[in-house]
Amino acid sequence: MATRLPIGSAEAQSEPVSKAGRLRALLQAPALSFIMEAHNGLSGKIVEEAGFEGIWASGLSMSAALGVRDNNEASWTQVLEMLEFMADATTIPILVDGDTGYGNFNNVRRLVRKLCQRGIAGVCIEDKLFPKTNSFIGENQPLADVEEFCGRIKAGKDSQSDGDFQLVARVEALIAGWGMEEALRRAEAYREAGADAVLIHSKKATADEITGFCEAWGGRAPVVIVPTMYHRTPTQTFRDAGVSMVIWANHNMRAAVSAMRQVSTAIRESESLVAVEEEITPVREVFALTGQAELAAAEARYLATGGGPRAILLAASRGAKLGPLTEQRPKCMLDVRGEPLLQRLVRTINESGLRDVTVVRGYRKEAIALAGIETVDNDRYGETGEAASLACARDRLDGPCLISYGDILFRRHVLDGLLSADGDIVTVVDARRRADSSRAPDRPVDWVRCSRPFTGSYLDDDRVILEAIWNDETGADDAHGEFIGLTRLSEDGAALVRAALDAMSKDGTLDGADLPTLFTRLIGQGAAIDVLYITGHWLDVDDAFDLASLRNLV
Ligand code: SPV
Ligand code: MG
Repeated sequence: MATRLPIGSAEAQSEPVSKAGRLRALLQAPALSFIMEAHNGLSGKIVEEAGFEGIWASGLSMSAALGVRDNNEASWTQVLEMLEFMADATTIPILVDGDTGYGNFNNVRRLVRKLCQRGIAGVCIEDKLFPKTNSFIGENQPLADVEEFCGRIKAGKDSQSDGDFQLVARVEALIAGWGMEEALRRAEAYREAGADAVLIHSKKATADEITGFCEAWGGRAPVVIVPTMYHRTPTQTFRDAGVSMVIWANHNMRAAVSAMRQVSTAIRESESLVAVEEEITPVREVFALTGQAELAAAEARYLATGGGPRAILLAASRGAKLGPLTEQRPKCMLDVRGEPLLQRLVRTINESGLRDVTVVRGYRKEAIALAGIETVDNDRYGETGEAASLACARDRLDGPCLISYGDILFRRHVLDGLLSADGDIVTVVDARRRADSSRAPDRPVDWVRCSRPFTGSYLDDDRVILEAIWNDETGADDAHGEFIGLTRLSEDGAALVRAALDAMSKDGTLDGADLPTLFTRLIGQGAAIDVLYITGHWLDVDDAFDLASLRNLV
C-alpha cells in the first residue's frame, strides 16, 4: 500500500494533489463539504461545471440510467466502465457508491484495485449483503456480520494503490431498525478496521437520528450523510452537528427523468419540436460540454492537412459603428447566439476541410482566443486597412489559400463552390445584393462590375472576370453585384498577391489600401480575377442592424 502523507505536511504540499488526495482533504477539513450525484460522464461534467468539489457516483442513479434496478443488476465491471467515463470527463474527485463491495473481502480487494487504476478517489461500502437492496425499499433489511464487514474494510484498505484513496464505511443499523447503540458500535468497529470516514444513513423525515449519532460519535472520524429523506433540514443543522460531508444523492438522475418525460410528452403530443426547441439545451452547448473545440485544436495540430488551402481571416478592425458593443472586443468576437461570430466562421471553414486557419488580429487582439486557429497581429490596425493586415500574413501567402473578411458568415456550399472553382484568383460576388432593401443606406459595399452579369441560367457556365471593384456609391447602379469578402488564391495567385503587396509597401500605398484597392491594382497589371456568382446565403456585420439580423437568422 502506498504511503499516506499527512494533510498540510511539507511533502504533501510539494506533491501534486491527486483526486483521492482532494477527497481526503474534503473529508478531513473542519468545513462542511458537498458532493453531488452523477451517473455518467455528461452528468459528471455538469456537476463539475456547477462548482461542486466532488461527485457521488450513485449506485441507484447509475442503475436507473442503465434501466435496471438498484439490486446489483448492473455488474460491477459495468459500473466500473461507467466510472471510467466519469473520471475521464471530469477533474474533481469521485466517491463511488460501491454498494456492499459486490461480495466478500476478496471482491472488495479487486474492486479497490480497479478503482485506483481508474482514478476514482474513494469508495463507500455498506454493511449489507450481496445482492443489495436500496435502503429506502422495505423494512428490516439484513445487515452484515460486523467482523465479516470489518474484513471487507481491511481488505479494501490493504488493496489501494493510491495512499490517499478513501474508504467510507456506511452504517445501515438505523435504517434496518437496530437502534443507535448498534449504529455507534458498528461505526467504531469500522473506524478501527481502517475506514477513513463513516456514512451514517437514516430514512427518517427529520435529522434527529443524524444529530443524535454525531453527538455521541464526537468526531472520532469524519461523518458523511445523505439527507434524501430528511431534505427539509436546514444545512446549518449539519454544520452545527459537525458533519463532514453531505451527499446530494440522486437529484440529477431524478431531474433528468422529469425533464425527459416533459420533453417526450410535449413532442409526442404536438408532433413538432416547436414547443420544446427554445426550452432545451442547444446542440452547440452539448458540443461545448463534450469539448469539441479541443478536438478542433488537436485536428489542426495532428491531422495531415493534405496540402489543402490555408485560410487567412482579416479580423483586425474594431467595427466602430457597433459603438459600445465593440469596446471590449472586436466585432468578429461579438456573440451570435452564444458563440462568437469568428468561431462560426472558423467552423464553416473547418467543415470544408481547411484546418490551417490564420486570423489577423488588431483591435483588442487579446479577445481573439479561439481553439484551432493561429494568429498574426496587425498592431497598426488603427492607421492601416485590409491590405496591410493581409501583408502581416505575407509569409503565409506561400501556397493555395483562402482570404476572408473576419466579419462574414456564409453557407458551406458557398465555400465548397469557391474551392472547386477554376482560376488563380477567384472572388465571390453576390449578384442579388443590390436588390437587398434591408441593408442600412450608409452601409459600405464593395461593388463590382464583371465581364458579364449573372444570368441564373442552368446552361450559363462561361467564365466571368472581374473588371472593376469600388466601394463608394458612385456607379452603384452599374454594378453587377457585391464582393462578399471571400477570395481563393492558387499558388500562382498567392504569388501575384504577395508581389502586389510588396510593391504597395515599397511605393507607400499599402497602409491606405483595402482589398478592392489591391484587386484594382492586380487588374491594372493584367491579372485575371475570376468571379463566382452567388445569390445570397451569406451575411456580414457592419452595424447594429446587421448584428440584429444575424442574431435572428442564425
Ligand atoms: C445511492 O445513491 O445509490 C445511495 C444513496 O446509495 S441512497 O439511495 O440514499 O441509499
Ligand atoms: Mg446506493
